[in-house]
Amino acid sequence: MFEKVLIANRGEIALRIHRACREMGIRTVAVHSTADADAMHVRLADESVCIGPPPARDSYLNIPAIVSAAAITGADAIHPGVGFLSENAQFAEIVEAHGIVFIGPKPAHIQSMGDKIVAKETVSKLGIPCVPGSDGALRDAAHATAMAADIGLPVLIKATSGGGGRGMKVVESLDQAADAFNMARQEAKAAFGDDQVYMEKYLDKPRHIEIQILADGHGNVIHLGERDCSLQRRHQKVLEEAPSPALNAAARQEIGKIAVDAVKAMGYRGVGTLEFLYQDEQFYFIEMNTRLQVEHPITEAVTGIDLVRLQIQVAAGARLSLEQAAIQFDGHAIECRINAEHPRSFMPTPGRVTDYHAPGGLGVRVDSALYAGYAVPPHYDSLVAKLVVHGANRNECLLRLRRALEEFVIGGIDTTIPLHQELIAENDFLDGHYDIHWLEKSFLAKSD
Ligand code: MV4
Repeated sequence: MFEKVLIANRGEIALRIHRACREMGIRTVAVHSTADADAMHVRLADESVCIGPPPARDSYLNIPAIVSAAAITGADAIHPGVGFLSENAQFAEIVEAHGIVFIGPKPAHIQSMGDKIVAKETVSKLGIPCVPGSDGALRDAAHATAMAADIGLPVLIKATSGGGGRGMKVVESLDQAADAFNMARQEAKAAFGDDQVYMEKYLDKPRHIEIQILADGHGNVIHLGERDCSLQRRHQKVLEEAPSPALNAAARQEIGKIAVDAVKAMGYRGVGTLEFLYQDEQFYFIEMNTRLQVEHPITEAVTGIDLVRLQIQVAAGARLSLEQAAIQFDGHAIECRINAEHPRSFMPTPGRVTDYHAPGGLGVRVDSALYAGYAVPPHYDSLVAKLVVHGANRNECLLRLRRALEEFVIGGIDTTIPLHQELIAENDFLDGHYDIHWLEKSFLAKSD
């Protein structure tokens, strides 16, 4: 096992990784920007290295600085966390070229899954159901128009290097296809430096359901069930739950087995998430994430498994000792993402946290790097706490979540706690009746 892990991240996820390392007897190295000298992840780590000024491109995305910090401190592995360099294949390659283990998949898998066309082609061949669409990239405007006619309207044009929804164009009529193709290409070029786009049938009211998998690279693969991440605003997840209110045990077992078989055939190693759209009781693969995800704690809550611990173990070459049959799904879990933002305008609210009191009790977990007196810097993602609540069933989970949100005190800055309190009082939410558009089109629209 590793003796020392460098955590190339900040905030609650850096803390989450530190905690797993500590419990495994692994020493930790924090890296931080000058804006994060007082951050909790720096305080808790055994050692810390300042890697640059506040902008992320100069610090948390600064590959030479991070690799140097690992070399200087003698770290034998780097955990990239989420976001930042976590899905950068080149970073993974550079790390390994320095004789340091990258705690993540092989660079080739990060690379291939990062290209959405290659990802779809790969998993489709392995039996995963995909959204009907173009075979590969669209060549030109005429190809886009012909393809739209072929697939059947409406269709969606997406960037091959995209994800997160940027550069997507819905096409409702054939005479829009050429313009949409040209615009999508331009936007993709500007956003990702890659103008390749592809086309899919547009699904109008799907849920976003993702399957967590874990693979050891020795042929052992398990799935840890699904997460329903349909509640999003501008492609940012707001609240996630496991299991999905829309799935039954048979559907879960079926998609889980399909996912496991595909990931096994890929020779994948590490944690991973297959993202699906789910509509009319059909799954349609859209993307695979080759990293730990922010919402992993709800999976931990319903399975009792420490995903980060297992992620570190498989990166060190260990074999998975857990078999699929040993994974028991227990109860229901919900995560509320608490952001330093105004609860209605969603304007970021960096600044000093004057009071901090986290809720507790049975079934309540808070992952946060906040403390009273800490100043939330303006330079990074506004996520400041994850409230993760577990109950024996969805109703118990909801009652507990309401209680925990009432207890949570974050003083001095506005947060999205009040938004969550309103959200979980909505009948559609309580009934589990929501798709990917419900939050913006129904819940947030009514109070605008
Ligand atoms: C789609 C779709 C409808 N049909 N693909 C948005 C982000 C990107 N990762 C995939 N996205 C979508 N792909 C087809 N063929 C609708 C979305 C989408 C969405 C997906 C998941 C969660 C929230 C969303 C909000 C708007 C659009």
